[in-house]
Amino acid sequence: MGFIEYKQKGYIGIITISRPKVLNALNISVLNEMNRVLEKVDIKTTRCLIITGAGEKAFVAGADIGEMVNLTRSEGEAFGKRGNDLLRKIEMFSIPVIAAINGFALGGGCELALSCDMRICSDNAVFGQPEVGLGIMPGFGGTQRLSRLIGLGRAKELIYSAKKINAEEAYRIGLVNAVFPLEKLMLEAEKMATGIARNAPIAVRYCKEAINLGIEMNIDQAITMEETLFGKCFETLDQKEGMNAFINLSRNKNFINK
Ligand code: CO8
Repeated sequence: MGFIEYKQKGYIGIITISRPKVLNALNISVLNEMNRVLEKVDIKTTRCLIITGAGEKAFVAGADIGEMVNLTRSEGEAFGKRGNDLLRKIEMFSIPVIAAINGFALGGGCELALSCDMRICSDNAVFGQPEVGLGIMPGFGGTQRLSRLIGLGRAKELIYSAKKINAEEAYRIGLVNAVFPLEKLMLEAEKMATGIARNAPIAVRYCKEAINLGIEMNIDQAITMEETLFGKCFETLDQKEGMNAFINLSRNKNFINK
């Protein structure tokens, strides 16, 4: 792989986008490689993914402007689709995905982060959707996911103004879950991933599925879908073991207390 590094650490898979000379900008090769890496992730042995950028300056500074400058209408649409397909794959990926945002997350970089389940960032992170300044619009799902995450008014302000915001502001408006010093970011991302990996993996996967599908449904359909997945949990060994372990522990505690 040229631009994507993949590292397995126990149950955690770490994907690093590595084009540091152009601040990890997303060109077609990066999108294709990332797609191939995701296809190879084995969810039997991987319970959480972390996506980050190489270097200390950028997560991803956007789609590659050099690669987009001469696109025709149909090529632009095809490039948007390539990005959208990948980001949708991340969003619906069966295990949770954490974006560890280590610097600039602009345009397609911010949109990539939005497709992840959770976002944490370093204190030097900068966010924005600067596309309208370049004569285009957010085309990797930004017009859709940003408003769903931070609300219409704030999303519209960020997108129409093309302004950049810092980590503190991103935290204040709910764009990121937490901010850490840059040197601690990956440690904290791994801590968060480990906390997730410690839980019953099938239950976690069903939770992701229920949340992602349910948000697009009306509440009656959504709770019915939740009931189905809830029922399926009772077919798993984790449910039998998890609940029996709790019951046995409680019995022992009662015995000791007596
Ligand atoms: N694409 C290509 N190259 C880039 C990009 C990018 N998005 N961002 C930075 N680079 C390159 C620079 O050209 C520069 O290269 P070189 O050294 O050869 O001149 C190198 O990275 C370092 O960048 P700077 O020297 O500019 O670093 P600064 O610290 O001065 O500035 C910034 C950092 C503020 C991040 C600045 O580089 C910048 O503004 N970059 C562009 C940010 C941007 O506008 N991003 C949005 C791009 S559009 C987009 O993402 C659309 C997504 C949807 C696509 C839909 C398709 C249809």
